[in-house]
Amino acid sequence: MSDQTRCGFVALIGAPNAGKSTLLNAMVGAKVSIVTHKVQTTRALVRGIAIHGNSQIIFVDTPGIFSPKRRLDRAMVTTAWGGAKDADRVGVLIDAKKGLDDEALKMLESLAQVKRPVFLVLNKIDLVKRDQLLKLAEEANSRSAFERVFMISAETGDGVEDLKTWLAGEMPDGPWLYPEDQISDLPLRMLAAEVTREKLFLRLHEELPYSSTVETELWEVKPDGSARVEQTIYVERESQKKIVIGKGGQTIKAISTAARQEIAEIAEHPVHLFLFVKVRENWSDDPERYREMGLEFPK
Ligand SMILES: Nc1nc2c(ncn2[C@@H]2O[C@H](COP(=O)(O)OP(=O)(O)OP(=O)(O)O)[C@@H](O)[C@H]2O)c(=O)[nH]1
Ligand SMILES: [Mg+2]
Repeated sequence: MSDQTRCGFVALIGAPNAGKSTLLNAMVGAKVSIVTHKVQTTRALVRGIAIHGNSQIIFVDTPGIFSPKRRLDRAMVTTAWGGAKDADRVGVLIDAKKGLDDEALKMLESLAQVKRPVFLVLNKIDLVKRDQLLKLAEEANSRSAFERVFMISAETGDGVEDLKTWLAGEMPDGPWLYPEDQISDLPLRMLAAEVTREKLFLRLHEELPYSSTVETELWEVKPDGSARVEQTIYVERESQKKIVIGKGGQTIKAISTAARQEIAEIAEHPVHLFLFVKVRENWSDDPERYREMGLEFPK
């Protein structure tokens, strides 16, 4: 093997819930991007860094692509396409169980705007039969020109290593952009806000996950090595605040406990987590909230 290092960006795009964040985490070997069974979990670009041989591969997780309605939706979808346009390679994920539904077809149609080499990833192959997969690959191939097709399960890891090996060989020559031990570009306080948002998504239902956002306001390291972390959960209405708090504070307590454990693991020191719920009627029209999320504010 030569000493020449390689480094490049690989954007993962696809409909909501296709498994982009799961794949990014599998590639990095650690949880960098939050994952839930709900659609539209990821809201901004999340970079996860993997190393394979002499190659540093910077995976860019993107929000799912769908027909946007609200301002936040628009910001997410624009961000996703933006992430793809800047990458050396673009991986399009399709949920093999869902196949080419309307959402996937629309996304494939818009793919022409990405002037980058694109590879196809049929994900969730643990859920479908082989002959169904081959048919799906054929159908997808007839709609768009893919460099390669991979069939993987981001969840079980099946096929993930093959994809990584191929990508490592495709990265352009160049110096590594991140230190060898860095796995994400998200600052700890942002990662911590994402963890809490994940727990919110897992615990709350209907429109609530989509009507809320989380920000870390304070991260204060104490002399004993622990940290006091304060976060605000923004919701749109007083009635939503009540649901987030729950009867006798049960819901917020459960969210807080789950989030605290995970944040402490990531930070590698004990964390005292304080969650505050604030009603901010039009937070999704407030440019400041978008800045905090790392999103462009759509006019
Ligand atoms: N069975 C199975 N489930 C998977 C696989 N990959 C992802 N999932 C599940 O699919 C759901 C969505 O995964 P995510 O990684 O959050 O999907 P995403 O594409 O990032 O979704 P958005 O951020 O909403 O766009 C989660 O419940 C995952 O556990 C897979 O290979 N097999
Ligand atoms: Mg995601």
